[in-house]
Amino acid sequence: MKRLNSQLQKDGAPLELILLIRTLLAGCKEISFRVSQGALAGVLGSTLSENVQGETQKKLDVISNQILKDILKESGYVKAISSEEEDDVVACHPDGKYLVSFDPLDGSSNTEINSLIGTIFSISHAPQWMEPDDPSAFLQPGTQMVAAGYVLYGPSTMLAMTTGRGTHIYTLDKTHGGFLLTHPNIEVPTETKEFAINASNQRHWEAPMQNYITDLLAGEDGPRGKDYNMRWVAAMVGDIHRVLCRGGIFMYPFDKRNPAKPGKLRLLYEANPMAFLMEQAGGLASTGECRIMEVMPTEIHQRVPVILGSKDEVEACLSYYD
Ligand code: AFP
Repeated sequence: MKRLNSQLQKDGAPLELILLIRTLLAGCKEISFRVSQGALAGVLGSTLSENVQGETQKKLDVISNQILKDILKESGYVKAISSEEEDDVVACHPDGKYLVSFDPLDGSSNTEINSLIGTIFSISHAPQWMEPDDPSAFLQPGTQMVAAGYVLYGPSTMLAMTTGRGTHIYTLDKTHGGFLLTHPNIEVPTETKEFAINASNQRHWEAPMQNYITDLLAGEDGPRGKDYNMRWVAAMVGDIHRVLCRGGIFMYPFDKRNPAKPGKLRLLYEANPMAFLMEQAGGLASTGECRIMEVMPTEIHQRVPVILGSKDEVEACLSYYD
């Protein structure tokens, strides 16, 4: 089975990017180990602190953030980091060529129930002019990413990644510690009968999403003419992994509750990397108004509505917005 290194070389990734990805993944392997130790290592449960988004941090949020921050800062490849768990941009090496954004532990509320969690990341070039502590360099559209992916800490530890030449999925071989290519060139089926949305928020959605979901629920007798099934992992990594593997549509739509939070998911740490993976696998990723990867961020912790997955189903959903 092909190793990560060979696939990255085949996809034309420059050496320094390969070394950065390997460094980042060394951190993820450490997280994978800590997660697997669970209660035995005392890593479950909450801290007394909140992150910049006002969310109570889990111990594993803090541990994972620290692991990735330390390893990336030491590497010399990175000029600055932005993390869901950091208030501000973290300055790294002045000569670092790359910027890294990450959600160190997505779905951390699942830690207590031993369910799916993961790390989501994206990498882009650091402009030469930027000072390492300048947040403005992170305010580029997702089209500027050079790599993105996630590591899913599930029954197997799996990596989904793209450098812009297709989306590949690797499985961590814990006997020798390497990621091996198990699912090359993922192609998301264009059609699906499966959707993922937190339906408890229905009363807060706008009319197009209300109408779309009503039509899905109407099943075979409704306008869509087929019975749908619903899934919700409450960790975007888990839901997106399922969609990459067997198709589907995942939505965290515009929410009328708070104009400052038009969606729950963060553009830099969740929406953009997943959009890149999805598009490279033949799927679509939209806010309902435009392609996610074309959104120009106005601040690093910005949230956006997210609709992504199987091409035909996303297009059907977007037709309700026209
Ligand atoms: P946490 O990492 O704070 O648990 O949030 C995970 C997440 O941002 C995303 O991964 C999920 O899709 C979404 O929240 C689940 O949210 P709800 O189930 O609470 O609506």
